[in-house]
Amino acid sequence: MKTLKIFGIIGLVIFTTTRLFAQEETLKKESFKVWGNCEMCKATMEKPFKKMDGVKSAKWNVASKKMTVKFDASKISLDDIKKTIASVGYDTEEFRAPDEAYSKLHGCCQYDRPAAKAAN
Ligand SMILES: [Cu+2]
Repeated sequence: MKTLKIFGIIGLVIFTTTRLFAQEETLKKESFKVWGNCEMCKATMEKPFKKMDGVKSAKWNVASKKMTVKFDASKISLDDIKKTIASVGYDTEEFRAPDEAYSKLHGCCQYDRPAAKAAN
């Protein structure tokens, strides 16, 4: 009877901890390179995420050119985040901004683009 009680407690502990982990797992933090030049680029590429459901924060570092995002993976994917950045004119390794979006950027923001992939 006593061992049954102990097993019951162990079971409860395992149950609650796995539930806690499951909740944390959907919140992800990722860093990746985004091509850009300056503070104005930073404002432009961070803007779409200010009020986006599922994205907790998006910060681009001008010096390292790294974007760090915290997001809920159950609501938005990393690819969708990168596509959003491309849609406002900024290239990532995976998604190239449309030329039209790039040409709309302010003159000083027209960064040197990475070479286009042969396939596209
Ligand atoms: Cu700029």
